[in-house]
Amino acid sequence: MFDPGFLWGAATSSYQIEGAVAEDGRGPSIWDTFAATPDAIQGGDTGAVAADHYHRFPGDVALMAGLGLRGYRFSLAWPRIQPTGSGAVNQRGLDFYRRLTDTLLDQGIQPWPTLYHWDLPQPLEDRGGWPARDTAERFAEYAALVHEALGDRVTHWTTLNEPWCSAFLGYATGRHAPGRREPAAAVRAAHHLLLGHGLAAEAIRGDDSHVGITLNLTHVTPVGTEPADLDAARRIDGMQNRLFLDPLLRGAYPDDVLADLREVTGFGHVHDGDLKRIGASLDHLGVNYYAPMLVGGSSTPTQSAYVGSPLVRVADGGRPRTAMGWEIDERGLLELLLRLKDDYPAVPLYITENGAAFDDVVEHDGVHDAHRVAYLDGHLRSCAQAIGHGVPLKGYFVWSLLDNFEWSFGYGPRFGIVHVDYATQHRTPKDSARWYAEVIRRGGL
Ligand code: IFM
Repeated sequence: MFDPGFLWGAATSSYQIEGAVAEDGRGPSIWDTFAATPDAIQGGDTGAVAADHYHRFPGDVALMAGLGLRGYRFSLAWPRIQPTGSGAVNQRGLDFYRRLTDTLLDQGIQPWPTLYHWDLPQPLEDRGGWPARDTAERFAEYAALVHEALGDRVTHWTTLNEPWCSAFLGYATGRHAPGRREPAAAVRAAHHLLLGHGLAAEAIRGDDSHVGITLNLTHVTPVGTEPADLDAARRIDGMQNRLFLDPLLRGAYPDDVLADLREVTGFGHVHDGDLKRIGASLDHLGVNYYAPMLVGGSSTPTQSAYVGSPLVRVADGGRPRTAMGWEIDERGLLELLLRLKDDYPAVPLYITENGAAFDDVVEHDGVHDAHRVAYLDGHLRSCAQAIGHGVPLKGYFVWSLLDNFEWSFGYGPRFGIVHVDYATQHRTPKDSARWYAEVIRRGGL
């Protein structure tokens, strides 16, 4: 069961909720550029206004306090703090996060900042982006600046959110900013993101600073027992999970994944000493889990985010799906947590994202999102079971506090436990928010 110190929280990210993209000296990010590209985002939506959190954060923190949240996971927009990605700090940008942090602390809510949730300063992309090693070094410099400013009030830091997405959606499929379709560059990006994590962790780790990273992990199973199906599962597990977990927790890339990726690129970009820095101890690991993956072999090559593995197909597990089309399976979360415990050195775990988009209906008396309540309830039951099996799970952040900009899907999908009317910016807690507040109040289900 959940112990009394379990951290009950909710999560958001800067570009998805803040808006105010040209205010107080913020520079452009790759998402501003990408969102301005014709057909990149459904409905032509952009993060220019989003949930206007930049102006409305005091009300949003009051909302969090009303729900009894103990932690709030948010991200800092690098281009607010270093508008060109390097050099002097933009104090006005930093001050926003100081005010946000102080307001959270005043309400007894633990701030859980993530330093990078995909909004790379555009000038760094113009100099090569994550496929260039220099970006990792700039990231460490930025991390040190933020730590210097907020280190007296923040104890738990997350370097990166979901480097898999940054690397493979951003540079291989082009579905995310910066929209490049260069598989070899994506592989370099993955390494430089990990290196950026390692360098940033070195810059900010200290007596009062706990440093972690958040990965989007999944539970992968083969659709059958044919060798091609088993190989597909090995490959997808390799790309989605082990490519990141192994260097971080074991100090080495998995040999089989390197062999798969050699189809795409060499590894001259991995320098001596990089893996030691990437594998220096993690104080916690953030796990984002949404859905399992059922995969099989395929005879038709497809281009996907799983570069180096074209003969793989994603199969239908026949389960109900969310509005994103993602299969709902809380059992996958339990399997994933048990696997982390069994296969890797012990490290405190936090679910830093879990949640679901559904087609919410606003009725005269609120948003009755029973599907979301059921989703969250099921996944929290898996968390409780995992703890019962000895998994060192220390906290859970629902994704998301607010409805927000869902990247290339725009504002269509709604993940919030709080509904946002984008025309008026009015916030309405959904039934799931009230349900979650009660879970927190009782300390469990
Ligand atoms: O909205 C995203 C978030 O930014 C990263 N993790 C997955 C969420 C839902 O797609």
